[in-house]
Amino acid sequence: MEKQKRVAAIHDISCFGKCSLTVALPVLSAAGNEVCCIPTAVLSTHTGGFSGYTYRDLTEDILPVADHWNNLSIHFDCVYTGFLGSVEQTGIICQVLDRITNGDTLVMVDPVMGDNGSLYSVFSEHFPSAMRQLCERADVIVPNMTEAYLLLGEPYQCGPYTEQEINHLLDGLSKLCPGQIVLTGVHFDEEMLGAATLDGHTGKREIILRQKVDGMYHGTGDVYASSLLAALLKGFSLSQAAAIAADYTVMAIKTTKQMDKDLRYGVNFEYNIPALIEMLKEERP
Ligand code: PXL
Repeated sequence: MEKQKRVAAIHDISCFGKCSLTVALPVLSAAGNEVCCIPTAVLSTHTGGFSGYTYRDLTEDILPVADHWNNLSIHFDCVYTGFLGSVEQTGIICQVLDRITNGDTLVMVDPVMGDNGSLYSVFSEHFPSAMRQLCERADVIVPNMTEAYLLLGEPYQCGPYTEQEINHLLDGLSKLCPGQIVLTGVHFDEEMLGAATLDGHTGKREIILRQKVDGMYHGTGDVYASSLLAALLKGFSLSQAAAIAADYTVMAIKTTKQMDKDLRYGVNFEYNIPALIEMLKEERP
């Protein structure tokens, strides 16, 4: 039997609306990993489209949890961070990494900051530079196009993109994070949508595109990043993992589309978990 991987997932918990920990925990657990978590905040819903949500900040609890784990000498194969509520929290997460990672811990940072060209309204203008510092500590980063421009401090462009522009973004991001980059939201026309990968270890670049499904489905970034990580932890290459994550995310979107639900409620990633598990069983070269 393969050795089970232990992951520390550090995200908020949005109690309704299927994103952050309510996606990362089930997807990574279903893929066979032991998933521990540090909730960074508790919200009644995610912030995308709901008004009046509650927000309990857990900044003060983060380091004590990491200290306790450190005292227990718990080894983590992976640390996976997502939505962080403040500049202060990004600094604290860097301290968490000092306490709970060692040379063989894979650090994946999803620099959740915005979408469609805008920084989420909960963040201050100083947030992108704080997130940049966290990305410098990562082995894998998964920005969308908005986050890529924010990380690079460049004005957002909405696409369709040229291959030259995508390579320019990948080059800039690889200066920040010399490891592995998966840039999502890449499109060269209105038909196909996907990701561009750059593996800093091999220099290999790939583009993974799938037929676009119209509509703004909430939480797909977390479904994509969590399934990408599940595939990387199974030993798939970066581009194979990006393709598995794309297929799984498209399945979840299509299932949701058939159900005709409020798009703020998140995608039906649960229905397609068996399909994800099948993809993760497939032969790796
Ligand atoms: O999925 C990203 C995310 C995570 N957590 C919260 C969010 C969002 C995106 O809007 O609002 C609270």
